Amino acid sequence: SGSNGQAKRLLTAQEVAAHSSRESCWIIVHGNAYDVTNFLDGGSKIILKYAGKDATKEYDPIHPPDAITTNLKPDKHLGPVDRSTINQIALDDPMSEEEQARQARINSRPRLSEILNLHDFEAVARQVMPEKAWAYYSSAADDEITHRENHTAFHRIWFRPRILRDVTKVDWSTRILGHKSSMPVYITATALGKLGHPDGELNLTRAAAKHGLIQMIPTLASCSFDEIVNAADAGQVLFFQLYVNKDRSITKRIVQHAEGRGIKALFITVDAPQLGRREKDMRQKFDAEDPSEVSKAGQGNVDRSQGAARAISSFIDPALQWADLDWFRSITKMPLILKGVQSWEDALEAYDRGLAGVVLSNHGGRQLDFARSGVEVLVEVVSKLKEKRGLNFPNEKFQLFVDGGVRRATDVIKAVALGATAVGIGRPFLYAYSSYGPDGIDKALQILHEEFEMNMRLLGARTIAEIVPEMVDASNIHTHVVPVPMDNLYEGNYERLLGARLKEV
Ligand code: 173
Repeated sequence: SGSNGQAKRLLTAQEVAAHSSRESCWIIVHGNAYDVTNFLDGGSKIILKYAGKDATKEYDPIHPPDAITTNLKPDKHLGPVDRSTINQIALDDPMSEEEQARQARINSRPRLSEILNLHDFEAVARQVMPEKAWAYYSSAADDEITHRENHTAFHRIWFRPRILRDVTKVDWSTRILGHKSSMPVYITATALGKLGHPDGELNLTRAAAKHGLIQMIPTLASCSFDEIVNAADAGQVLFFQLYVNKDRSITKRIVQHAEGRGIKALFITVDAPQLGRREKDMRQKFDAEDPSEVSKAGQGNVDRSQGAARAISSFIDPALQWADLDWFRSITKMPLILKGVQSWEDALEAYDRGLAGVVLSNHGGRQLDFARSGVEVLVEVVSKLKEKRGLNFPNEKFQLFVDGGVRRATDVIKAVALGATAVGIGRPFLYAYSSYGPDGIDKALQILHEEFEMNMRLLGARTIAEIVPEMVDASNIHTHVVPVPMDNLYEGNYERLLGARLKEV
């Protein structure tokens, strides 16, 4: 029966398929049919693409499971569809050549034992992930200069190891905002976790439990917030990343619900008043679009050409400002951290306003291109907050975090030496579970643990506290060496200049 209480006979997928137009648009999600004709006028014209079809695969990554039932009037819930008829249609729908090729690549993945570092997961992911999912996860803003710089910046920091210390035992566990963590790393928030694997963010929650890590739950997770919290072990520490809604009553409800469910810290994203242009992602959406469907759909108020991320991010409030922070303090007791601070001036302001910390981040290079790397900003923040407020780092009262470009324990150790409490890792964990499921993320964390053990020994640091600023040379950090991407306009548009050539023989 549907949620309007009337008993309903099972529909068949063929009956649903008859409603595939603007005038009557039905879709199937998780075995139930819905009449979404009215949604089409709300700008959700993308739905037309799935009119009359099973849209579960497309629906799942970008909607929490209850989105359709809460947003659609009960009389539009058409009830369950006979599964065998859905399966029959799926069988009749032959796998595209492209998808067959991808399945073949999945079958020839390297064994997990051959995966040696976090970069390897990225290399596998780009070959085995569905093209759209890869484009979304891997894309970054504009020319992707900041995206590349995030990792490159770590190459400008070198070690000054100490020798002849007894390093038989090394311990890289630490505390983040007062909570135990098995390493100075947390799993940072990334949207749309189900694009890479049907369990989405739950892969991260389970791995965090197993390895003693803290996960930051994203506002725009594919799983619902409660599903993620429910999947956590008793006592497992979770943080929450917040996009602030134009409608503050919604934000208030989300924040207080998070606090009620035991979330330990609120990371307010401040670097995305508007979503950056991720052109790799945008081109994908163009390519994937069936032009006839688009013209049928007409002009919507959500510009599909900007990609799925932009379409679902229109609720984010570009009016968010410093004065709003008092309001946050009035609605929650959770410690507040600003995620996406990019200058010492703003870090100082956050400190003066009593925040618990800041994440020095440029959103994985996905927002303002030519924003500096978090680890570079860390160096100036540490120096200026010492100069202006006499602060030393790491600091219990005001904690500095960095994310972006972290691929090795040595990257983490560099940030810790420079004063960070911990660093966030995002994409590498997505790539790990997108390539190998739960075993992949498990392996990624094992690799990090092994890298910590060896590198702390080689550095002569037995504990996190022994990783001191004197152990790194970051004197070159502000020298911006900008790699020009080889894979875009530059290479394609300009002919290579050639020297004098011999006549053809
Ligand atoms: O980086 C992102 O892709 C991101 O933060 C986001 C924001 C809104 C919707 C989807 C993703």
